[in-house]
This record gives sequence, C-alpha cells and structure tokens, in this order.
Amino acid sequence: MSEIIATYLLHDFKGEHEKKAEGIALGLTVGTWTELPQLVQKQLEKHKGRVISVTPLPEENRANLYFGQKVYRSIIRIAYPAGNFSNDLPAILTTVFGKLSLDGEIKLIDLDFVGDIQKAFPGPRFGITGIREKINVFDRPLVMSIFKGVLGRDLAYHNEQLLQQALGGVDLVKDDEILFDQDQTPFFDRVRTGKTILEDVYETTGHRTLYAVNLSGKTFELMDKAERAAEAGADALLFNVHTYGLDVLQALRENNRINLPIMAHPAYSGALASSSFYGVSFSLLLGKLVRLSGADLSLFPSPYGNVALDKAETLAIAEALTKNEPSWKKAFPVPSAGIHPGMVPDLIKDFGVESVINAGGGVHGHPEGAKGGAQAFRSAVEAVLAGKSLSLAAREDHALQKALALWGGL
Ligand code: 1AE
Repeated sequence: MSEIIATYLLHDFKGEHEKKAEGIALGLTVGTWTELPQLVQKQLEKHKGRVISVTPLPEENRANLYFGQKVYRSIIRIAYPAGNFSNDLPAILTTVFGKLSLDGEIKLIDLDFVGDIQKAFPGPRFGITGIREKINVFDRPLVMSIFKGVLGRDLAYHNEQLLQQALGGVDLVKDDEILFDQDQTPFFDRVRTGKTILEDVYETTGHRTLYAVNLSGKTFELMDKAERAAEAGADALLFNVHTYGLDVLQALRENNRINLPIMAHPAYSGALASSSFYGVSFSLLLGKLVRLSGADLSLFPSPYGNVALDKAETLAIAEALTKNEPSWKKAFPVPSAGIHPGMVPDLIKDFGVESVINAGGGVHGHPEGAKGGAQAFRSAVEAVLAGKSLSLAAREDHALQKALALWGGL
C-alpha cells in the first residue's frame, strides 16, 4: 500500500476536531460519504482519505491572545491513498493542502511518504558524502562564503572576490541569491572565469573550492541553461527553489545532463512558512521537501543571526535533511544569515560536523578583507574541533583575533 500521511496543526473556535478531521479526509478525496449508496461507497473505498489520529493540544495563551478568543488546538493525521494523485509534488500538495490551505486556521506540519511513492522522488544526486568527495574534506563542517556587493560591478571585481574567498580557504562560494543574469557579470562568463580562478587556486595551494552559480531566468529557459552551465564546467548550482517551485528543482535534479550539486536557497519561503497558524512548516519545506526533490544543500536562517528562526525549528530542518532514509541521500544543512566566526562554537554544537557554516558579511566585513574573513572561519572551526576556546585560539591567530574583536566571541 502506498499513501501520503499528512500531519496538520489545527486551531479553531468550536473544538469539534474529530468532525473537522473527518470532513477534511472526505472532502479532499471522495467528497461526501454517508449519503452515498452502498455500491458507490464500495467503489470509492480505495480512494477515501482516512483519519489516523486527532490529538488535542493544551490551551495556549499566545494563540488565545492572537485570535482574541478561546482557541482549541490539535494535531491531526490523515492518510491519502497514492492512487488518488499522480506521483508528483504539485498533485500531492494540491490534494493534501490545496483548497485546505485557504480554509481556516490550519498548518501543514509534515508529510510521510509511505511505500512505493518514495521512488517517485530522487533525493540529492550527491548528498553530503558526494559533496565531501568532490572537495576531499571529510572530518569537519564545510565553510561557505557568499559574494557580496557585486551588483553593478564588473567581472574583474567579481573574480577578485572569488579569488580572495578561495585563498582564505572556504570550501564553497555561492552567488548572492539576488545576483541574476546581467550585463556586467553574465552567467556563463562567471562560470568560465570562475573555473579558471579556482583551478589556479587548487594548483597553487592544493585547496579545492566549488563555486555555486545562481541559476536564474524564466522557468522554461532553466533546463537548457543548466545543461549548458554543466558543459561549461560549472561546479554547482544555486537555485531559488521557492520562487520557482519544488517540481522545478526535481526536474533539474532528474536531468542527467545536469550532473551538478544543487544548493536550495530559502528566499520566499518565509511567505509560506512563517506563521504559527497557517502555511507549511519550515522543517517540511526547507528540510524534507527540498531534500526529496533533489537539493544537496539547503540554506535556512540560523537561530543566532540577523534573520533568525526559532532554534527548535532550525534543528527540525537539519534533522529532516540528515535523518537516515533508505530512499534518499542526506543533504547538507546550511544555517545562514548574519553568521560570523564568534558563532562557530554554537553552530557546531547545534548542527554538528555534517553541516556547512555559511557567511557573506561575516567574511567580507573582516578588517583584512574576504581572505582574512575566510581564514578566521577556518581557524574557528579548527579550534572548536580541537576542543580549544576561540579566545585561546585567537592568541596565535591574527585573522581570528581581528574577527572576534569586531563581532564578538573573544
Ligand atoms: C538565509 C540565506 C542567507 C543568505 O543567502 C545570505 O546572503 C546571507 O548573507 P549574510 O551572511 O547575512 O551577509
């Protein structure tokens, strides 16, 4: 048997949640039930949604205050037979949270893919292990930096930033998600010149850095553009998946001519997942769904930076990306936004070694520029893994010392 089990958080003002759950299970599958003749009921039985559980939650003052009245809360789980939809996320999401997302105070918390339906979703092509193999780093969190302040600048400026970041020792450099294809630094020029620079760095230092170029443009142009990027020698793709849709990510992942890691950016996901009462949970959207659609890395706001998420939520995203799943490789959690070297001990404590530490301003804002910023991150990681405090490590490390003096952590 193959089915999708949806878990919802329900708030309402009457408290008849069993009745509501039954209404959803029938409404999103066979429509009405008890009024149907026996024969029709028999025919439709295999399409009928099934309420698995309705679990009342304790009253919450915050919810009562928000709605200005007493609110009843519960977690409800409903199973939808896989025979009701084609094996793709647009059909699944339309079934389990299509009209329902517009119908009252209800939030989609999780989806379980039970049985053969798992095979319809590829998961990451490379995953954590595949990316580690590409750069030959296996025993520490990876360090990534982000191009900053490159809008309106020319290719020479862009390339110099790339060089400095790579010389500082970052493992990955990604485009800013707001850098689209434009005249000063066209997409394919960034790919080609970036490749030459990073090859030179590898030959002179032995350090391998991968560059994730922002795949942007009209949806129908993406496939061809990504194929040509792969041919031109791109290392990886950055993809603003939530403005295009998860199924577009999956289509890129499933194209064997695009044999590249894909980095999912969380831009726009806040519009879908920020509410406590509506929308979709962050762990489902930025964790499970981007993983099974094929992202190798998923960025999300950390609990400590300038754009922060609740810590439990970030840990749930990381868990969804890295949990053992027979059908899908693990994807790298990339807690991001406002990260500086002083946060490295917390990042490693909370997200472990199988994560990517990612910073833009925290690299480029370093008093000695991007190279110094990158070095400070690498030193901070080294110190934490050696069990040293950052302030102790900074006594012998100039770049780290300057970073901690600027951003804190000494
Ligand atoms: C959550 C995404 C973070 C991101 O893409 C980005 O550009 C962060 O920049 P900084 O590190 O906050 O400067």
